Amino acid sequence: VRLARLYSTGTSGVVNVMGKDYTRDHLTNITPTIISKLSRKLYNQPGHPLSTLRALIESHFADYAHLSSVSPIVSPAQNFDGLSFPADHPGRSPTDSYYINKHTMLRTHTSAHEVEVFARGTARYLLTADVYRRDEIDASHYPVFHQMEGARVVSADSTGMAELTADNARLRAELARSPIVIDDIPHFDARTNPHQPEHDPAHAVALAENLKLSLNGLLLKLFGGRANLGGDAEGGEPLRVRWVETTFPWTAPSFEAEVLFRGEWLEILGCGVVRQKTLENANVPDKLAWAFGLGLERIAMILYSIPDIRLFWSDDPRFAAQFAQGEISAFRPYSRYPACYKDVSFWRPDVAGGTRAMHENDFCDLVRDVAGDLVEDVTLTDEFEHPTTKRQSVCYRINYRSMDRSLSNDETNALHAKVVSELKNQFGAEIR
Ligand code: FA5
Ligand code: MG
Repeated sequence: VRLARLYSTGTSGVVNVMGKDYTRDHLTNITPTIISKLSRKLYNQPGHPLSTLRALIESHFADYAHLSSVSPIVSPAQNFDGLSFPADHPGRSPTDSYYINKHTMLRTHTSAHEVEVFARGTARYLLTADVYRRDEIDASHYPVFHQMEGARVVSADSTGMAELTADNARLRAELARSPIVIDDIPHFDARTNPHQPEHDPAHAVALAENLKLSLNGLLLKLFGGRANLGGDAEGGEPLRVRWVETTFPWTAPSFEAEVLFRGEWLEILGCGVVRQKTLENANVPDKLAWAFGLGLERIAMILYSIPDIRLFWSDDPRFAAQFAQGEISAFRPYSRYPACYKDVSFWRPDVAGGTRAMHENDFCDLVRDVAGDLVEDVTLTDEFEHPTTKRQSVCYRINYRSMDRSLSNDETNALHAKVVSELKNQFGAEIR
């Protein structure tokens, strides 16, 4: 009943988020589960792995301003427009992002605050925050995760160049003395990863090099000498970092850093040289800057051997008791409880006032609202289109499993029945 009321009003009424009422409209898709996460601030809980990791990164960038506790509620202008996202960028879609209404959303990345922090004249900062994305359900995806943004601003003249050049020489010497193995790529590539037309190529190189060297230093601090990286128990394998080209609407050139972990390349962060347009939006057109955004859970799962992203949100004392602030230790799993698979097949309904077909993320949010962290996995097991009516049928398999205890048959049956009834109530879905 509670869920039905929250959803069924659809495009009318208000939704209360962090103590404030917002008028609903056709974009409103924030859910009770998400609203309940908004004030958790895991990165502030003493002893929590995310808090220790944040402090470790802050200690590496000691002379940077350390910002946090910035509200997750932003405007699409902050999250997208100020960063030159094109009007048709998929990230803007309500299937991918949580909207409170068309004027207000939950940030999807910490870059949403770049323009305002640059505008304050802050030359170096780290900003730690919770970010929100509508996504699939599995061991490495959760609709809330944490990012740390870092940025450095210098003046666009010989003083700024001298600062970068000196710093690059220092960082190069430091890294040369370490065992880290770095697969680097060019600081820019005219064809595939160009520097900005406004930039002198020498500036572009100095900035991109400073960015990558600063991050190589951080990755060495985080992962250097950790035994679990190469699958070599003695820690004899050197840390391997790989740089790859990518694109972001507000940086050029742009890069991602990957770390080799148990034989696989894992993406840890995205970064780039900030576009002059972004610095103009912040009223600091005579500056140059680089910025990065890293995922705290990705790094913490490696450092602490945490196998499932839900564990970060666990209230189970067996989780918290394992960790002390400032110490990195391997997570000791408590026993696994049995999985329980249940299927649901239905004709895919139209949603949002008939404006679009139900998206998988709509279904996942509904399942999260009913089952919370008792859902481990949702997979699409079958899909077909009726040859004459053109209606689409989908079948999802839900794996119900608790991190902390065995679920009874009655309990999973009741959860699943609730998912099915909410599918009918909220979306008018016809069950097959
Ligand atoms: C961004 O969010 C950009 N804002 C990063 C950036 C900042 C680029 C500044 C340029 C300048 P991306 O979506 O790739 O990029 O996410 C950055 C990092 O967040 C990823 O490398 C990953 O470590 C983490 N991340 C992304 N999606 C998830 C997820 N679903 N779960 C856990 N971590 C994630
Ligand atoms: Mg990425």
